[in-house]
Amino acid sequence: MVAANLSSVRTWPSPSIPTLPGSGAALSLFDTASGEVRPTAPGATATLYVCGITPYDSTHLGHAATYTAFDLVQRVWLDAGHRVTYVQNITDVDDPLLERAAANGEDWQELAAREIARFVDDMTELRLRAPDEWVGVVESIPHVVRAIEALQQAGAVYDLDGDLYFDVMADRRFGSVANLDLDTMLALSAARGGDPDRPGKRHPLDAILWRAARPGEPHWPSPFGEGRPGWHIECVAIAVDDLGMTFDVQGGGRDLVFPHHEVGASQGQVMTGQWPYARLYCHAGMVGYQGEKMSKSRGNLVFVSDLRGDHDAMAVRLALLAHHYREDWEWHDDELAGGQRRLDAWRAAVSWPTGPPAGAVLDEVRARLANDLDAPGALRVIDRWAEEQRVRGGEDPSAPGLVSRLSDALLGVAL
Ligand code: 5CA
Ligand code: ZN
Repeated sequence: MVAANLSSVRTWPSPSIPTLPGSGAALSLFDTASGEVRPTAPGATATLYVCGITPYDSTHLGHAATYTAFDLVQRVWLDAGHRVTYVQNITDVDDPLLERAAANGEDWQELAAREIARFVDDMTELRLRAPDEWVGVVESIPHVVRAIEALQQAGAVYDLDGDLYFDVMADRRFGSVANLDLDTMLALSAARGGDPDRPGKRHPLDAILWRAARPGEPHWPSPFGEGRPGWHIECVAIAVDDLGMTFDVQGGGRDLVFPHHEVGASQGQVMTGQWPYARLYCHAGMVGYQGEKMSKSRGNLVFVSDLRGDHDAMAVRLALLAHHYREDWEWHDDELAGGQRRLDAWRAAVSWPTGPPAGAVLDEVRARLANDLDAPGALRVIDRWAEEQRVRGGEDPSAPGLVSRLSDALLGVAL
């Protein structure tokens, strides 16, 4: 079977972002590789790759929290005067998607198309900027093939019973993104889609690049025979094609640090002979529910689409922003009420014709966000202004409009 290209939905409409007086500070972010908060984006155009969904289940709050964090990254960059090029993938063919489709007894392409459509609605409602390039694996197979050929030329590929593997030892810097010991890497590889125990591999952490066709699985022709791409090379091929090497930020949830971003960085570096793959590796904490990480395999998911049914999406967004992106945190059923209370208070405060002066609010929100995205701190700054407005009011006719615009532009919360 040769599967068709299913990515009919290209992207979603980006929210309009108001401009603000003056300009914001340069963004610093915590970099997983160096373990430090470092400045980002030295050039005029800031470049961001964020790992996208595997569309076999709808968007849960963990996805939404991660994408909201990287939405703030872009808003801070834009406010500081950068142009932004944002790329995201869709893992529209991979083991978990095929397994879920088989379990549901449905076509994997139909499953993916349905979940991609739901993701589009969720992203739109949450006012997340759309990627400039939103690329499915299926459509990027020619790039994956070229990437594997470049790795072959670098002598970093071997064949194991028809499957092609990337030799991680071909990159002398392998290990420098996650900085983990071998036992931890082996355990994470086994837990996250790798096959460290497969006999015949040169190194247990070597990662599959091209999986030869198996009965009942979709496959595409290639110079290496019929098959489909491995997971990590998909993101590398898309990122390097759309952003080139040494883009500003590789983003995703912390579950992707190893092996996904570690192996991806090595593949990019070996494939091009350049270093580094990304200037900075930024990871959002894991959102849990009922005592465990929210994950499709555990089934403890809270879906954005379910919450949106009964609540204002801006209350959902405020509930997510109340947690620092880098923390692991747990969703509780009262979070949404907290987001709604805050939204109501802010909306009431900006509905007056005048208010307390808000220039310092803008400065402080900018400063909080520029410092490793302190969104909870930024929310408290606006809370204080809204409380001042409620208790004492103010005379400044430009203040309510300014607070409304800065909430929209910098936090993505439209009042
Ligand atoms: N398609 C791959 C990336 S190439 C993937 O990880 N897909 S995913 O659907 O499982 O996750 C999509 C994004 O949400 C990734 O950036 C992932 O790191 C993040 N994510 C997944 N689960 C959580 C969670 N519980 N909390 C926070 N972020 C999460
Ligand atoms: Zn990825």
